[in-house]
Amino acid sequence: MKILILGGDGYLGWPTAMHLAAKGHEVTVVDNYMRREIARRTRSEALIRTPNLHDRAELFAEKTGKSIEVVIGDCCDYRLMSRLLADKPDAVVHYAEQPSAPYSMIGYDQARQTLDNNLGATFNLIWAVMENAPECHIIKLGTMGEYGTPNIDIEEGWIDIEHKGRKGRFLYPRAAGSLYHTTKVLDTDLLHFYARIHGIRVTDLMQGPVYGLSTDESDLDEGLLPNFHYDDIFGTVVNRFLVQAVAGVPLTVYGKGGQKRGYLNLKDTLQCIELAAAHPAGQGELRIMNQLTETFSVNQLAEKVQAAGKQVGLKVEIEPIDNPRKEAEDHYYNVVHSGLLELGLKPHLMTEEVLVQMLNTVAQHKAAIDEQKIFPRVRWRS
Ligand code: USQ
Repeated sequence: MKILILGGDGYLGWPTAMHLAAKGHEVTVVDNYMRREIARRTRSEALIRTPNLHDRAELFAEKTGKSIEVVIGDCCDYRLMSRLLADKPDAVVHYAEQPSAPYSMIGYDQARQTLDNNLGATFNLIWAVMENAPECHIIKLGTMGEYGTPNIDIEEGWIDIEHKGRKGRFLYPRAAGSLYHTTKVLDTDLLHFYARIHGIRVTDLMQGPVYGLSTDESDLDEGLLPNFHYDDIFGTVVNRFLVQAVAGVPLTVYGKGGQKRGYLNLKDTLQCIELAAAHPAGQGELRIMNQLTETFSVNQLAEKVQAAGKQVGLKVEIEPIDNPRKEAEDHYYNVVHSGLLELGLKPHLMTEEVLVQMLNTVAQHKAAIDEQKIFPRVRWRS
């Protein structure tokens, strides 16, 4: 397949590009380096230095003989998007969003940037598809955070409601906890509208926090590793805890630590995208799948990292701190996630062995850990 990846420099975009290219697909990545720029400005650079996209693509070609085409540009530029879609890719994987909840909550400028970028890129993609490649399958990264933490089971995107004796099927109610997560809700609404009215084909993957840095391709050379963040802006909780364990900093459980989320290994993100691409949504369909493999509370995660640390001789302490976010800290969480399993997903679970392996990789970069990047600097203001 001919596959275009928007946001190809990101934590997920780059490993996805390598994975699909290794499988023989014709891959083009697009990125404007917005995350690198925000990381520089907020002092949130990744733990391991990552070469720029052209250098990474060259290294990947050296190691595998496979090529990845690189385009540096902004998905909010409609002429660029139109030109890329005129090449008629079979699928577009859309990661080109400002992905940090804390960044989106710093203040007006950061909220505006998140809103403009995320909705602007999605809107341009939709129009570029409609005008140039109406058959193209849009694979959009949504987030489990769109649903929030309702007191009922979370269905896979849709819910059947019976009201005053009549029945209907609706998008599952959404209640996001940050402006970033809210932009993803709005993206879903845009995609739903254009699928209904103009017949675009869309898969919206509601993904939980991802962890890991090892994939078949990134293991070939350190220069191919994804951007591994442990800062409070871009670092997701598991990756942060692993770095804290290595640095000897007590694990920063926010508040009561009863916050439950659905997690998945980076390797499974790659599988999910590949499965979605191989089984496209129908014309006019907005297909939603919940992309996670197991559910933990923050306290459970901290205990798992503590136990794995013990295996490698680390004394890991857990020290709950005041929660900088406004979120439920003790709540019901039961998520249906059968769609991707039915397509063939074989989960890589968060075993002690997996955590130990990650601790060992992080330990090789211990000298680069900057403790000032660890503690939360952004508070959700009431
Ligand atoms: N948390 C801690 N301690 C920390 C960091 C986080 O207790 O040091 C808690 C948070 O308060 C939250 C949970 O861990 O309850 C998850 O936080 P996170 O920072 O790993 O995830 P989040 O900000 O929700 O965002 C991440 C990605 C985002 C993706 C989302 C999936 O950055 O792009 O959409 O995970 S989800 O969380 O399911 O919405």
